[in-house]
Amino acid sequence: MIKKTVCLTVATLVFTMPEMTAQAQSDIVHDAEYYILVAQNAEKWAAEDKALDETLAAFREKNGGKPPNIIYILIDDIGFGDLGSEALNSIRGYSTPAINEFAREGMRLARMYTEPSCTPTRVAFMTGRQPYRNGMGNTSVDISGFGLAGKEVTLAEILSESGYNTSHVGKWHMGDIKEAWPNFQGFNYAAFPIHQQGQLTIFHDDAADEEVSIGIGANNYDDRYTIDGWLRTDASSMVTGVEGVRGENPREVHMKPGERWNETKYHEMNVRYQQQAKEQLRALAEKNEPFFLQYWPLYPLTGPRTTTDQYTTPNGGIYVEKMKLVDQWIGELMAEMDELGVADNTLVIIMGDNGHFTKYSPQSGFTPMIFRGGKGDTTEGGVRVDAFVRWPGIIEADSVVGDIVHVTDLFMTIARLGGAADLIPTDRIIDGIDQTALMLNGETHGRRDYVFIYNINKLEAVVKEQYKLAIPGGNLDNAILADFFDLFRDPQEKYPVSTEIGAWGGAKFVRMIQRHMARKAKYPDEGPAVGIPYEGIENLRPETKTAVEEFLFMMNTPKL
Ligand SMILES: [Ca+2]
Repeated sequence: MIKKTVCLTVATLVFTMPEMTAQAQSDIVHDAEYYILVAQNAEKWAAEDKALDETLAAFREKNGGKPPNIIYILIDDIGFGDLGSEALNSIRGYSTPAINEFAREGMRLARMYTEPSCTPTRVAFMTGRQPYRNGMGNTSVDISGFGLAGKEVTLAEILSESGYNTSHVGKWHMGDIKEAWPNFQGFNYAAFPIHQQGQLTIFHDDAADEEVSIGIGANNYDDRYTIDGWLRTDASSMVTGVEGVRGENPREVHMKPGERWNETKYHEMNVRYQQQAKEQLRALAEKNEPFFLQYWPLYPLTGPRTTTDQYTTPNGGIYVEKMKLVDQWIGELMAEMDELGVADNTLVIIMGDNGHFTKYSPQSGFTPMIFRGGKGDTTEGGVRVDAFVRWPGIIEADSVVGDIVHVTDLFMTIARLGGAADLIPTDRIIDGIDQTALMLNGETHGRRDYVFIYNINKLEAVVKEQYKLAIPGGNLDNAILADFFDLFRDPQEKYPVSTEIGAWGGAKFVRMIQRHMARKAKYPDEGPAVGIPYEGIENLRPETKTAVEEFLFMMNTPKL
């Protein structure tokens, strides 16, 4: 079979980007592809931006001189089609009425791309940068001693510098070192677990009892051959949930020395974050300044069935049961907004962070529906998520847009809406693109037609319009493995059209990759920040201190 006419060798290219200053935020350093679009659309966009600025100024005037509040709700491991649609809910045998109602009140971003897993998507949103640039493309579950560098500039930092009050509640998952934590990354208040659900619902004793995990737990293995007592991760000796305020050391909460972490405590943590999200909303709404509230629930991800006595959906899946709870909780939060009178001056975004955790399909109740693959994959199933935005009177209710959006675009868009765009750093590449025009003017007003999809540090796919070049294993030198897909005709990426598209598009895609790589050569990727795990937590338990000492010893063995 003649595969195609694509040659992906990029190593020898010498390429210089022209300096282009065609638009208002012209000092921001973008990826190469954006300048191709600016070169052709600058005039149209400038005119559109002028009108948008007038709309935003009129809003601020009506809102006591203040920009809108921002609430960002990021739901873990939910694939495309799971939320927001009664018909698709019915296919799965459950319902998410609160989110469906929310979707009707706002705009559906039908082509929202994320990164393929938790950490990279969260980093992309917070920094506007794809995480291969700052060493945060991978996801860690254990004590790891690295995280999001303090020198990265987060959305919370620039919003807070622009006068916003900022709070983060729930999953964070951007490292176990101090500089990576939300209260050192721009949030005035933060309640979050240091790690994620691997520890919180998969590694603990209840999970081991149900064989969700094998080989760990308080009483689930015979240790007669054990020589290395440090091999097994003990969820209970790792730091669990912490709380803190800006610039001050956080404290671990609801965990005593010697206490075992279990599924009941995980449930209590979830309930607590819901309560804290509501408390923060109330506290922030009472203040005079605009606010930025992040609520990133841990549910629906659930390991054992310990805290689920009754199944209340035809689906019967354990994640689905918890998703029903998250939906109810989000409904409560929206009702609280109505009561507080902040619904109309607040932009709310609800979305997933990556595709399904297919390891738990179909037991979880979820399995990829429209796209192929899930969390960790660079097929559409890994990176396409449900996403809804609501801003009554400004964003058209019950609307759908098919324009491409990447999660980094939210960084740029919110920065503009919050009057913080001038604070975006100009010494590094920002992957996000301002999509205010799309949100305010609707369908076909998007400013992105491409996405570079990375698996950790490897470029595994390139999307341009509806065409996708999939590069298995990220092997750019082996063209024979690459395939073109037409995502409109083939959303499952099952039927390559490599010759049909490659004949005219192969060279174009190759040059697109070359420009991207040349840009990376000018602005090289960096590693994450590294440090001492848990440093600065006020009340570390003795078993946690021991776990850190063991970790540091193991890390230091190359130097022995
Ligand atoms: Ca996730």
